[in-house]
Amino acid sequence: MPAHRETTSRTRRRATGALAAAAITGTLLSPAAQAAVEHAPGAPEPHGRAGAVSAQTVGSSAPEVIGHRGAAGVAPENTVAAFREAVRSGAGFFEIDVQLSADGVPFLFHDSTPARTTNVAEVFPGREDDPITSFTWDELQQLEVGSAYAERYRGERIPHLDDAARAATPRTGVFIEIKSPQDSPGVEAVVAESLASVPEWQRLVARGKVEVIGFDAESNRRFAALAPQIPLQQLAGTVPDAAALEAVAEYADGFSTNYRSLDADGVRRIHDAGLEAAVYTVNSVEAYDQVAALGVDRVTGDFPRELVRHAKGLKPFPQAQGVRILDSVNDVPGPDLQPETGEHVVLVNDGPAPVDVSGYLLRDAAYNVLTVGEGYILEPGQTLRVYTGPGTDSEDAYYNQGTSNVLNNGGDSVGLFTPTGRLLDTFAN
Ligand SMILES: [Ca+2]
Ligand SMILES: [Ca+2]
Ligand SMILES: [Ca+2]
Repeated sequence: MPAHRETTSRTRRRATGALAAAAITGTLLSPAAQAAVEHAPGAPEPHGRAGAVSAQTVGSSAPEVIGHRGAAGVAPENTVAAFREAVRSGAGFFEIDVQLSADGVPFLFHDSTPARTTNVAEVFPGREDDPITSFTWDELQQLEVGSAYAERYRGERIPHLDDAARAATPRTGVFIEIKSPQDSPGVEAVVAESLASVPEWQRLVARGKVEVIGFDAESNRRFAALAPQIPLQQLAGTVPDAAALEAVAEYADGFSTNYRSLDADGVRRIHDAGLEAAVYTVNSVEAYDQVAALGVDRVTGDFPRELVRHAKGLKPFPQAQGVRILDSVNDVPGPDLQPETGEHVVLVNDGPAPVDVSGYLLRDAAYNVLTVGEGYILEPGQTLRVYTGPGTDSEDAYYNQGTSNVLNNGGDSVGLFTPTGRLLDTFAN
């Protein structure tokens, strides 16, 4: 542990929160793990799948798993249903996004508008692209947020901040992201007051099972001043230089970044500043192994159950029956929706028996869905390309005839589900 951590003001004020401080210290990098970082396998292609990193890198120092927006890969994001999935997964925490309604009520919602995840077009036609923070709490309660993910979740409502505390347990706590604080003035004080005064939050805080996270450094500084005993993480898309990390360490305990751009040197800089290293949003076991080898302490992902099982050495997809995702071709030369040869996902049957994949679906991190048409049976060893755009269906290709690009060219993740919603595999690139 770098000696200068002991001199940071953050460390001094943290000394008042003994429980939380112990929780943090216990998860800081051990000397053995530090050595593992020094000797991490070289990654010639940092954005690729970590095929060279074996599962043996996952062991006693396996990074803690946090469910993203609850467990957004398997349930509607930021809903109580997703929080329950995260609790069932055995994750250390689930993550939520908090904003303030027009009348000052803290609610849980990721996007800046209701367009993508709600039935706003039916309930408040014309307000689809209005700021979500322009809705009152009463209006927010009239929105339905389950069916945009899957029909079986129809009826899910936007939760209140305190609903997350009620869903959490002594094992699975809550990461509270203060989302877009410029759109929710005063949100830091509302969250700090809730943690201090609501019994369910007080109990979680006493067990070290509440942490606050955010991208906005000024907002984070405000929150740190209001609630110095609550562990705090600075989020940023890339890892800055040592001096900037030293400044972060004055008010925060951890630094969380996009795993796709992280390397061993970035992890070392974070740890050298006395900060925990965390990453988002890790949606495949291969990516989990990759960041584990880098020495990361915490991993947030949309599929916490599968990451927790993998970290324990269990099969991540116990319901798999041979069919898995072989590849995702997010970007092709030229337009990604060109006829016949546009963006697509490749399935393969690695099992010993034919599998009827009719109606199987692939869901990406933004709720976009590709389906497999009727009559597709994959023989052992056979592949099937599932296209977003237009084309002529054949034995090894099915076209969704879509009109908009679904697979993000900068990297995306997809989950493979049966028609009844059983998760068979995930893939990230
Ligand atoms: Ca978030
Ligand atoms: Ca694309
Ligand atoms: Ca292209």
